[in-house]
Amino acid sequence: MAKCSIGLMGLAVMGQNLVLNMEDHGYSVAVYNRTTSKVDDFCNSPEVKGKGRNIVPCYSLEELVANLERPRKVMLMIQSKDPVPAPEVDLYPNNAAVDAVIAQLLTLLEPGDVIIDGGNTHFRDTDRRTKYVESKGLLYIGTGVSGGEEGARKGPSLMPGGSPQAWPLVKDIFQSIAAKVGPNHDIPCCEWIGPRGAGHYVKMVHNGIEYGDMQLICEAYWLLKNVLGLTNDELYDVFAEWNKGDLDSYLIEITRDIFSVKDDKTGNSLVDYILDTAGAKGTGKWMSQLALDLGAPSTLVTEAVYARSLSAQKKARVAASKVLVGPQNLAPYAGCKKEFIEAVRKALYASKICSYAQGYVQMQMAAAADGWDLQFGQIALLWRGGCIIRAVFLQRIKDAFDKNPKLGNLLLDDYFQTEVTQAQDAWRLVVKTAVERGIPCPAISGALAYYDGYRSERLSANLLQAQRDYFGAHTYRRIDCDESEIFHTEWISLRKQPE
Ligand code: NBP
Repeated sequence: MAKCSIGLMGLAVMGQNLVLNMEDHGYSVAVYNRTTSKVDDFCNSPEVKGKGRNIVPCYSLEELVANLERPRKVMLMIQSKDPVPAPEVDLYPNNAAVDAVIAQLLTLLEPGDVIIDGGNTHFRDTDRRTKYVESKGLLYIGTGVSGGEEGARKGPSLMPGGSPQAWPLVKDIFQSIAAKVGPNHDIPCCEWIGPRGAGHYVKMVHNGIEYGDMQLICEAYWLLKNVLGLTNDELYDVFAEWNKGDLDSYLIEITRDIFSVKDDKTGNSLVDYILDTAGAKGTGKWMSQLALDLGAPSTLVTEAVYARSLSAQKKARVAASKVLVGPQNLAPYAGCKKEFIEAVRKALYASKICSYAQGYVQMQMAAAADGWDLQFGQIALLWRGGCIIRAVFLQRIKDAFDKNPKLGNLLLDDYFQTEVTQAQDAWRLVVKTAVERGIPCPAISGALAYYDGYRSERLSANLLQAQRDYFGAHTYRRIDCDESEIFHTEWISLRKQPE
């Protein structure tokens, strides 16, 4: 029997849809799942058996490997966890699911074969696994897969990294199943990102930016609802309008649609009955943690993670709402409704620009730290289709990096600079209104604070350095001396003595 082009382990929602997508594009796929009844459920389904698809059921890893053409490619779509605690030590004692499967595969595969992890894996794990698998003579890919169930089925955004020699072996499969963009719908949202954990890092930043986008949209909604009292029908119209302009994106589109959906039980808008506590799976937190490690000011994703954490403290918030007071006797908003809606749109767009600027700065810092040659314009193009943050706006980022591949911050690109300049009065009005009315908008106001900080030639850190030198002899440098010169002052002996 002819061998299969690729094998896939992990027949949950992502794995099943990727298999169907691969088969649609002419690749035969051998499939396996730890709980083998799911292999039968999938392979006997109308979608597979009913359509006579070229998918081969396997009931062990041995059988999966035996069914593959050489060099063999085995893709894992299994649950990923937080990074294991001791990255430098041997793989096996950590006993994470992916490590255990890799260990087993290494006994079955041969040098030159490729193991691919398509889960949402921490990039440090992918770094470690690439080195380990390469040390055994095999090749490894850790790839970001974005777009959820629909993306996996119809065309995801793929962000592969790992062993560079593995890329030519999977390029055709990956690029054929990926989403396509461009005027002729022929540019795949899949390109090689870089060595070791580079692909998973970029996927993590994608997810972090997604957190920021979602939080910004939620704040815009909350402002329109609480300042202007817009109904869900009016909100539908606002988001429909926004989706025709600079904000045109998948997330704005689904937000528009959400306002139109009625609850079966009550007949009212479903969104109003959803409990206001948000969950998270961890990639936003990873991006925040890694931003802190690098010293990258990625405030938007961090605010978005904290906003979810605060939302989850529902009981505490309910209790606090009975005790803590906000602004009292607020008059209805006296300004023009139409103008405020436009101000919120501008604040949202300017904040989104800051969010992407921060994400790109973080990727630049990570690339420098890990020795990756990331193609930033191309990364924007990978996110143009297939994934949750897909947006017309990403073409602007591609254009900015095409103009200047060494662009240090998106805010310095002519287009983005003009946009934030034109938005800033509206942006400040929105933040001022939110503060006056006690409406939390940490991402929109945090973005404005980042913008004001980034454009400040001088910040208050001179005082901070003085404080650090006072209590800890941490030293400081002077504005009137060479940067290499270090100073320390005996503050206590020089200070004005307290009366
Ligand atoms: P899940 O993340 O829910 O994982 C379920 C799969 O993992 C099942 O096939 C399960 O096998 C397998 N598995 C588990 Br759990 N523990 C295992 C172990 N110790 N050994 C072997 N297999 C094990 O599935 P998913 O939502 O399809 O996601 C798959 C991967 O793709 C994840 O890493 C996820 O983070 C990533 N991802 C998901 C999305 C999304 O929208 N869902 C998007 C992008 C990326 P079983 O049937 O025997 O329990």
